[in-house]
Amino acid sequence: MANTSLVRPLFPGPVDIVGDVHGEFDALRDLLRLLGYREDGIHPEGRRLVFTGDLTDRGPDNIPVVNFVRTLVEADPPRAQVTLGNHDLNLVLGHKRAHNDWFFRESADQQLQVREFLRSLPIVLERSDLCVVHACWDREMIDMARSADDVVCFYEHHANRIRDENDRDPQLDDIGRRLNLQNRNPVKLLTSGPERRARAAFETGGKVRQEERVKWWTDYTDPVWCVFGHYAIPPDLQHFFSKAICVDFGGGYRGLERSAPGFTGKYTTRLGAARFPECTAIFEDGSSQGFGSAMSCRCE
Ligand SMILES: [Mn+2]
Repeated sequence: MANTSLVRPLFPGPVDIVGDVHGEFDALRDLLRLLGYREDGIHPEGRRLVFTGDLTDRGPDNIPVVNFVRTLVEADPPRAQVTLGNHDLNLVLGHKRAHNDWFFRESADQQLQVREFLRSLPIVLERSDLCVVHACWDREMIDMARSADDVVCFYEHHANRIRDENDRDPQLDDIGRRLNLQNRNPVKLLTSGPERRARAAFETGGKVRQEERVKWWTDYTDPVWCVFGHYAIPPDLQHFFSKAICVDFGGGYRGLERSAPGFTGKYTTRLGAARFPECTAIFEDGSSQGFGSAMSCRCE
């Protein structure tokens, strides 16, 4: 019987964990070629692909990326695994957001196909030496997700519970209510990370925000490798010394680079993958960087 839990076993053996693709199919193909994968997603040395989620939005090729990854995931035996990202979750829940209007212009049948696939994805993949999640590692929330198998029901259950709790607390302001909905719902926390009250309101993406993201990985001390995406951190700003590695190197923002005046065709953002057990990050332009103790790497 297929394992349908939201927390599933990660592939054993050597894996290449690819960060948020965001519809950038050309960059993905360049990266997979560099990693030695054939067009059908098979690696001659038996390596396998894992994606941290956020397959779509921002880039030009959303449906081609989803269809390609879906073919690999549904192959027998599977050639890829994917953890659900917050952009993927928005499509599953039918939430309209900046950058996902493309989805709502697709035919009803195409929308259903994409939704069905994304709804079938786990939130966490784990094995003894290595774990993958889109945005945040949190043991308590992950344990809550183990017994759930439908992300929509699980999300709604907790969203309703938190709304009830919020309503019973007359002291709570709007920021506190929103923070509870973000931080106490396992689906929200694991797919888009913890937030806290900002010292002062600030503007990002054209919106005024009063909650800011918490850089949880700077306090990560677990001995198990945790690979995540979501945060669009360029390689030179990464904490490559920690056991928490962000493989979203900002490649989802190359649409912005393309449309900037004076764009030369050379991107500064990167699509990348973390190779295990090698502990090397490979980027779609052919560059690479060792991480962790790539000086004395101890991944199994
Ligand atoms: Mn994300």
